[in-house]
Amino acid sequence: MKVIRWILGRVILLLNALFSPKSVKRSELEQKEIDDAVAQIHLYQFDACPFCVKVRRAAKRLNLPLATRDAKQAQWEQELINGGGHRKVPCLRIEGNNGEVEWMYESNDIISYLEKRFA
Ligand SMILES: N[C@@H](CCC(=O)N[C@@H](CS)C(=O)NCC(=O)O)C(=O)O
Repeated sequence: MKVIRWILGRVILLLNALFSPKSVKRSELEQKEIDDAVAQIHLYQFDACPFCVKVRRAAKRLNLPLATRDAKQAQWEQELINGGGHRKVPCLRIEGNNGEVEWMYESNDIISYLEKRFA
């Protein structure tokens, strides 16, 4: 089962690399504003998780330099569990300007949030 999951994961990564979505283009100024805002957001994820790939593809389409944190690494895994409450990925950690932190699970909710805020 573990081997099949591993193989499926590699296939997903390969297809993702082969059919990488195009990124939207913005003016330098617009992109700089977006980059600054995205610096407050982190995606807790696994590399080959299909739901995480879906979110990363949406971020690529929207041209968001979304930083990822591998939740298989003990440090990020613990942070995810402590902050979000579950060991489940993808999860978006959103830090507001006031320092308030929101943890958002569910790939579809994350994609809707990114599209609403950055499209
Ligand atoms: N409905 C969720 C499904 C997420 C999901 O099932 N993630 C798996 C990885 S692909 C997970 O985190 N499982 C818990 C674990 O592996 O500990 C979504 O769309 O985000």
